[in-house]
Amino acid sequence: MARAALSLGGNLGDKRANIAQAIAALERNGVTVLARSADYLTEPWGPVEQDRFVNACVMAETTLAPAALLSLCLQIERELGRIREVKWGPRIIDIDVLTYDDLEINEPDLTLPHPHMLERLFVLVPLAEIAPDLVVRGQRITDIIKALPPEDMRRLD
Ligand code: PH2
Ligand code: MG
Ligand code: MG
Repeated sequence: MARAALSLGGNLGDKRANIAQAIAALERNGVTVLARSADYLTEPWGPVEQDRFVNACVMAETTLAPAALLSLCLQIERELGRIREVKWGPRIIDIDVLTYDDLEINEPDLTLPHPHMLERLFVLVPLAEIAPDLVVRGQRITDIIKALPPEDMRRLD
C-alpha cells in the first residue's frame, strides 16, 4: 500500500458537490480515503481572471502505481465533465497527485512531488489540516505555510 496526497479543486458548477463526487469516484476505484480536509473557498491563483475556487485535499491509501493513480484522476475529471481549454482556466474539477510516499518522479506527464504544491496556500492549508507533519522536499509544510504571503481563503462548514 502506498500513501498519496491529492488536491481537488474547481470553479464551475456546484463546486462542493463536484469535489464530493470526485472523492466518491476515487473510493469506488481502489483509493481508500484516510482523511479529508474541509472545503476552502479560495481566490483564483494565476493569470486568468475567473470565479473563486473551492479546494480540498485528501490523504489516501492505494495499491495503484503512481501513473495508474494519475490516469484514474484524469478519467474521473473527464467523467465529471471536465473539458480542457485554457491552461490555468476555469474547470469543473481538477484532481492533482501531490505526493506518493516519498517518491520523486520527473517524467514528462508526471512530476512528484507536484511541482507547484509548495507555492500555493490553496493546496497547503487544506493539506496541513489532514497531514500537519508532512515533509516535502525536506521542508515541513506547516513551516512553508508560515513563510508564504497570506492568500484570501475561507474554510467552509
Ligand atoms: N487551480 C489552477 C489555477 N488557479 N486557483 C485556486 N484558488 N485554486 C485552484 O485549484 C487553482 C487556481 C490551475 O491548476
Ligand atoms: Mg491537474
Ligand atoms: Mg491543478
